[in-house]
Amino acid sequence: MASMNSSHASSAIFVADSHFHLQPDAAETRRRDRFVELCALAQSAGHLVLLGDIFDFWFDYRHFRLRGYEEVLQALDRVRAAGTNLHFVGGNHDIWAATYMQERYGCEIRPPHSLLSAGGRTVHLCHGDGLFKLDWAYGAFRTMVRARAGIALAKSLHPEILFALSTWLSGRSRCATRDEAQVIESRAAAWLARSAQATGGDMAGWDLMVIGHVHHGFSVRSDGRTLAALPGWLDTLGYGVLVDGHWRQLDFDRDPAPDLSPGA
Ligand SMILES: [Mn+2]
Repeated sequence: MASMNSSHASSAIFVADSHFHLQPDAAETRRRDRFVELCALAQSAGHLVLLGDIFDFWFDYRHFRLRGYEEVLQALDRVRAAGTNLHFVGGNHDIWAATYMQERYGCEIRPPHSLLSAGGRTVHLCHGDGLFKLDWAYGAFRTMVRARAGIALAKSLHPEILFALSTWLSGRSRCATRDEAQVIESRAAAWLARSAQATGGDMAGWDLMVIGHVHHGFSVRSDGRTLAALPGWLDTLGYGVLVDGHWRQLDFDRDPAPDLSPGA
């Protein structure tokens, strides 16, 4: 069916690291309700990019469905029904949701680094885990969840045990401290400078890279390229908007209704 969307095709909304749980507490329920409002905003955007760790725990079982994410999943149904293109980049917590997101929302399965033409630019998408080598515990979990052997191992665990393991590890997901934030920013700047020489082939041609994962919002520039990190919907209601090539990092409490029309 042709889209009935009156949306602005050249606009894209980015969000990451909401770390939603199956059994949310009161504070998370409020954040989830705001996320549902962000989804309503995304109904008038051309693209909604979910940049990883939207879900704190996800596992695809053949015969079982996780229970507890219905409000978020149904909000995403409405985004898709409005004609907005949905994109999903798996994080270290929800990489296993990729197949489900493909089946339910038509998201293509993406490698850890990929390019997206949206919002008037070619954007390098990556959740961000493993980029700056800060976090050995994430690193170990990431290696496990992304490896074939790790998936086989996880599938052999009882769902509730896997859930408990993941919940324990996710206790480490929180806002970066001031010292960590400085280290992250300087490593990001160094990475961006190196990438100017290293990036070629299929990954050439981007001038904006958006990541999540670090739970600290910032952007750095080098040689005409920008690397922007979303602060994470868990810590603040941070999100990104790209309209007609113009990138902005916003806070949903202060900016719940940005202008998505071209030239805005
Ligand atoms: Mn992450």
